[in-house]
Amino acid sequence: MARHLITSALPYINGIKHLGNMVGSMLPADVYSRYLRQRGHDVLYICATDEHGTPAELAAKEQGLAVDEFCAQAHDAQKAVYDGFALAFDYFGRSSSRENVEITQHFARKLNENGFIEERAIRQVYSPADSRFLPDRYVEGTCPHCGYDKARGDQCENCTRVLDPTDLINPRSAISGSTDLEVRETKHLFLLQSKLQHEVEEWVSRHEEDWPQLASSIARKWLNEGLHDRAITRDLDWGVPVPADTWPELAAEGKVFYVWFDAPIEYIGATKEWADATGGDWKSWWYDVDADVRYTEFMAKDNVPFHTVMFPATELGVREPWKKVDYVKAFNWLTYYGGKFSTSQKRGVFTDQALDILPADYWRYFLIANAPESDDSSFTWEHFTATVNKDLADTLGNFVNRVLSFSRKRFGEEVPAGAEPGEAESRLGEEIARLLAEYEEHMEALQFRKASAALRALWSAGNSYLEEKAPWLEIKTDKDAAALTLRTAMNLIHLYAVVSEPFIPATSQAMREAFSLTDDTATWVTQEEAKSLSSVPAGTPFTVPPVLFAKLTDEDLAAYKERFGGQEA
Ligand code: B3M
Ligand code: ZN
Repeated sequence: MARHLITSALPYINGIKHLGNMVGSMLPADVYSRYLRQRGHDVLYICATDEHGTPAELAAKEQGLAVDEFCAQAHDAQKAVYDGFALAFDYFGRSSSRENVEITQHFARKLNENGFIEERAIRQVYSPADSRFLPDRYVEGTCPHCGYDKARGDQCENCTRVLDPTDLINPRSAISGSTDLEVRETKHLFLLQSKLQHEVEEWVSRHEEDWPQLASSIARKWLNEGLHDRAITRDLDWGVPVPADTWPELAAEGKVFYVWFDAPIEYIGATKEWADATGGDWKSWWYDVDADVRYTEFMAKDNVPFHTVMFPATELGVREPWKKVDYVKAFNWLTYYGGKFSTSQKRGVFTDQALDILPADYWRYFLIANAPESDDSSFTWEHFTATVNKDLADTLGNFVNRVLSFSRKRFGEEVPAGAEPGEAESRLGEEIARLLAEYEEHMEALQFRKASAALRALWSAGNSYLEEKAPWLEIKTDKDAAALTLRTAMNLIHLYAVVSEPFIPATSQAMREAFSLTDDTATWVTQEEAKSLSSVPAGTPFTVPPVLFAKLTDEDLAAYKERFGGQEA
């Protein structure tokens, strides 16, 4: 059984992320990791803050902090939010770590030894108004391919094409807006990606059939445009220094690597941080492992080119057996009322605000059930409150409370025995086993919306059973029949606790803890157990947990819309 290495795109350091970032990277990676762990797999889920580059420098400046101090604080602030979302990383590192510096420099030396790095004098945009060279993304202008007028010098986010700042029509400084831009000569290191084009193509063609269409089509598009040699250093203060043993002159000038060069290497760097912190064996996850490790990456679609083409090119050029990605799970955008989430215009919901309003499980369930997998999907407060009320409060929460309260009232604080299971119970067992198999199948295939639908169907099956048996009527004529129904329903609650854990871990724990089982170590439910629904035997003491999910009112809805500005875009 292969071990599973899982990474989600590294959230950039400059601010708290919105729900759109969460649903396209960390959250599904956490759901998948939790599922695999429950199924008994050896899993390592690694993430980190992506800390280098100009945006970090500018954000630090704005707050009047030294950039390292800013990053340390911002890292902790993001980590606190992810803890709040119950993201169970094995390690949440920092791309500015010593470990990443070491591995990034190693990669650069190897690429150089193998003839894939060249020093070139380039002419770079300098802004006298800002008294600095402008990194690519700080030159803005019109995209020569699609005409989008806010294209950045590194990539057009409208047509996703990779750009060079000098490609832009009507360029201006994104820092000051100044159009008084000069071009000055300076030396930089170039990664000769053009020399790796064929190898990358060959590698992609061996994998793209397994990847979701979104990932393979973006990789293809980039490859078809041809891989260009890219400058991988910058004139900045903050970044992984160019190693002086290899490039003394550039090192003396204070050049650092470009943030997109060291960021993916941080997947390895953070694994080493994990190992240094825990005594784990980082190399056994990354080096010369091949089929022993299955590596899955999670990211939004704008990050796909870097992960399917550029980072693999780097890894191939190093000429050492570093693990390359097996499966790229890419996501479209989550929109806010059909428009963009926007920090500057205060549109949308940030992850820290979300947790202020409601516990993580509400968000985790809603976001995954509506993950933008095959297309963009839209967040609206109407949809959110309706989903919470219907699926979480009514279908799951109400079922749990109704069953446990009623049983306690009529039979006391232990699971009642009652009659032997009959035809209705065996039908239910078959149905549950079938839905569980469906749920597993979708999880294995990383089809999160379909997996949520199967989970919801499992919850619904309990409701249908309860309506059919109507223990509140049975009790009037046949106490044993009512007790059987309640005991069966309580077994469903325990099954829900186990299988819902990847989506709603805190609620799952509350459901599990309702029962004082002597041995409750089961991490999953087998088909046989699903059919027999008997893992919680008669006589098991139980308690009634507080309401699992609050029903959201029209007033709540109005207040959310008022606070966050929810109108059609
Ligand atoms: N930090 C995502 C971004 O800022 C970027 C991902 C890096 S993954 C190695 O858009
Ligand atoms: Zn464009």
